[in-house]
Amino acid sequence: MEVKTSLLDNMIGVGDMVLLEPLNEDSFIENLRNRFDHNEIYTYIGSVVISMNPYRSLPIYTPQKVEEYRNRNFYELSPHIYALADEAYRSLRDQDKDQCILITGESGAGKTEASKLVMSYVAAVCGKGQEVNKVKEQLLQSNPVLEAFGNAKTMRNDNSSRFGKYMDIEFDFKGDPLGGVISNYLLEKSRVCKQPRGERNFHIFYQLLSGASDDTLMKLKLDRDFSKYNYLSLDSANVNGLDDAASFRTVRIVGFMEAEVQSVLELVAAVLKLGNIEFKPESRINGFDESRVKDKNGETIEMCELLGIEQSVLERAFSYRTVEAKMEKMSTTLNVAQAYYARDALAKNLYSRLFSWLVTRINESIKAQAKTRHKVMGVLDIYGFEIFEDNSFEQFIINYCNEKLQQIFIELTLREEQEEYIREDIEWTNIEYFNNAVICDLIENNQNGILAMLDEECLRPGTVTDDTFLDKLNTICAEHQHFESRLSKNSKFLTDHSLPHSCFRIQHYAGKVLYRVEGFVDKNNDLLYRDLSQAMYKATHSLMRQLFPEGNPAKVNLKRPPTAGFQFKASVGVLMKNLQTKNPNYIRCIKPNDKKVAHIFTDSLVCHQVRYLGLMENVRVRRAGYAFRQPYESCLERYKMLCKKTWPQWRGPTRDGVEVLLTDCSVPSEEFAYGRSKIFIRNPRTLFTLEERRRACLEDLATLIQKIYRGWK
Ligand code: AOV
Ligand code: MG
Repeated sequence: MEVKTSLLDNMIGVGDMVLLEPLNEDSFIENLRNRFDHNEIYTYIGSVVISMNPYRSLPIYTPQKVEEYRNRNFYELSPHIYALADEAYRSLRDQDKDQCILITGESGAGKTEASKLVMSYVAAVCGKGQEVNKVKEQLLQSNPVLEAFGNAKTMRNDNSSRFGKYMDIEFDFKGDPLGGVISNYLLEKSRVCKQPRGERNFHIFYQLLSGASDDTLMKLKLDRDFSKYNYLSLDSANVNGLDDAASFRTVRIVGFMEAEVQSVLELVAAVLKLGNIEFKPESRINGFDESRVKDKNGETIEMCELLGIEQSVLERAFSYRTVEAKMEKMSTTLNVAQAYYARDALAKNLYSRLFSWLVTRINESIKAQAKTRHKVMGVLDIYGFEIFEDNSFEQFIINYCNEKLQQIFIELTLREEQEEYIREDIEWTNIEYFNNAVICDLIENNQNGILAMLDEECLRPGTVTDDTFLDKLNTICAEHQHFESRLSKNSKFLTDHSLPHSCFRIQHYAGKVLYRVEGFVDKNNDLLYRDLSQAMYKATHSLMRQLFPEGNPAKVNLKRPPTAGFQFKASVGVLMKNLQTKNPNYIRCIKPNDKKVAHIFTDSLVCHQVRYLGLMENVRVRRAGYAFRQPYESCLERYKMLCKKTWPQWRGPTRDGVEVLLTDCSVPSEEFAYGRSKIFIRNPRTLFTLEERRRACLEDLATLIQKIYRGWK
């Protein structure tokens, strides 16, 4: 008989927090710590996987491990992210249920690594054959290139995702992969021009400069020396453990044509060159200063050569801008500060559009060829909750996105779970939990949410500044405090006299964050002078032209593009709707320490995360309730072979059939409850025993069939 290490035999702590005795915050943390100290980084809360970041590579992701977890029941083996991936994949394949994998946790907690582990596990266990392998390879290969362009070193994480990513992997009815679709959410493009101290620009810049051949660099007119480029921060150019040059080689194999790769790299080079263009004032007779390109080292010429833009066209776009007033076009001059602003706006737009183009291009190569109906597994990996010393519009957007995800978790796991008991008429005492819907509303409410107020301010004629936006915010939120019903909402918008100048503070579910309003209006407006897009459109570089379609004079659109906040809110809304149609599988990532190192487990830090992730409430809801539920039909169908009275066919109501079956199997009556349409089972052990018996039964059956078959021969 095969020896199995089941969750219940696991000697290190308790594998499923639902079984923890006694249950309190201390024992919860102690259990996590105990397991973490013994390299057991995964722990369950029922079907939710808690993942502790080990900050070192553990030998637990080998092909042998994949085989071990393949086609096994969730609770059969010790907790592992593979068990969740396997469960999700099998439900998709066998029960035809679309799945989504929701990975949450703060910056550096291990979300991106977890998403890659899930993808590689699913790729390892699904389908075989040349065609299928090609699809798998392409899906997996999309990661390095997106990380190169969309990740960067931050204070929290050396490989921090600076964009949100959602990937749908599509499967046919057999469970073979057909292809995928990636959606990306707002890249933190301000990083292109400026990085906080101790952080880096996007990886690709360093990878290109250190990994490309001399010949490539010469063609791109680039220098290997990072310090030559204004946009690359110097104090942290080399990151321990990151091999930029080696990463560059993996980025290159992503299935693009050579010419496409070249063209992409030319635009990366153009961004670096743009950052080196400087301006000087030229006095005019009317007393105003007008900006002129100050070209010491030929950067402008080189950039124009790279992109096929006439130098005079580019230079003019940095000195003048066209404004339209009363159907008339007028040219006004740019001063030096405005020229720098325009330059940076161009660099940010160029880079973020290039990033979106890459996603579209990757989607083209990974999209499913067959148009048959398919099943979908979505994997969501977003930027985690962030609190820096200085938090700006980007952190506001990132944290809003995390609030939305927490909301989904609450809706689907805590609320939905409790409501199901009520629906099914199962006796139940309600468990209190903090619902962050009030914070989401504070940010996204269409009338007076912060994003709506910011939009209103951006669209208002007259002088609009970050401070006028803040005034509005303060007035409106203060006003609402008069209304009893709105009080709770605004209690998350914290106003007190200790606030520094030009700041507001929000009590997020994961902590208080102080936001500096500087740049909010500008980043939300995200405007690029039309003269610049027109100059880019005049380039002979075809990808460049493609990225600036609004520069086409034949397509002048006077309508204002939607603001960055508006677009983000809309796309997150679509994402949330999409996720709600799928069966969710949760991975809750926890960061054990703030130093990015192995072996250190800081209790206070872990405790904070356990609290705000609502993990204690999660266990309590699970524990007070029933770990498993199954419609009577599926339960009877699966286990009817265990009882002579229900095998091969039960005639009568399925509920009665299940009762006969469980009684016959001597399952203690306190272990289950009968709902209206489902059977509820309290403990994983019960299910595990049923599964064991079913497997033994199937083995007996197989032996019997073999005997009969041999008898025939
Ligand atoms: P994140 O995605 O949650 O942060 P990552 O997945 O990038 O965090 O993890 C941060 C770092 O922790 C990785 O680069 C690895 O060095 C290490 N790490 C994480 N998980 C594992 C694992 N299972 N095994 C070994 N090392 C691991 V952010 O994108 O910043 O929100 O925005
Ligand atoms: Mg990440």
